[in-house]
Amino acid sequence: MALSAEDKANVRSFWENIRGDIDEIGREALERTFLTFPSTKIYFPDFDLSPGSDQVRDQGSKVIIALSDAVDNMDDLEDALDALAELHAFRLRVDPINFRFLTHGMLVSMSSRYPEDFTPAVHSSMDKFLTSVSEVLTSKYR
Ligand code: HNI
Repeated sequence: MALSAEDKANVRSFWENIRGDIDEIGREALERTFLTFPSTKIYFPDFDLSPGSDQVRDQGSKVIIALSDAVDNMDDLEDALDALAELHAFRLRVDPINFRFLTHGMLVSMSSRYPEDFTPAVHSSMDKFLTSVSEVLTSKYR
């Protein structure tokens, strides 16, 4: 999915909120995803997935840090996400549908934590950005 210059600008400026909120927004996004789409939990058999779990918070931070790196490399997502694409396709084998579920959890968390800044235009650009990241992370499946 191609991101326009306007999409990139929207994502960059909204992301300033996220950089100051790495642990908590990642935790909330995962918590929403696991609660709303319980089938996503099958990839974390050894994790404590209960609300408030340290493992969920740590996993959430890892995801947000990786996304922050992607925001800094929006012109070359393939390169920036190459190692993570290998990991998710060949080692973790996450079914691609789960990326839609996580994207949904992220968007809802963003809108509820930053309602003023999460305008319809930012929503649209952020959805395109997260969809682009998901496309790269699932591009090595076949
Ligand atoms: Ni994902 C590990 C980033 C979507 C299941 N994932 C990671 C790590 C990062 C990461 C970073 C840590 C890698 C490392 O330690 O080297 N994951 C991302 C990003 C997205 C994503 C940026 C999409 C936006 N991952 C998903 C989805 C699932 C998923 C949709 C399944 C529902 N990820 C995992 C699992 C691990 C993982 C499982 C390994 C966890 C562990 O520590 O055992």
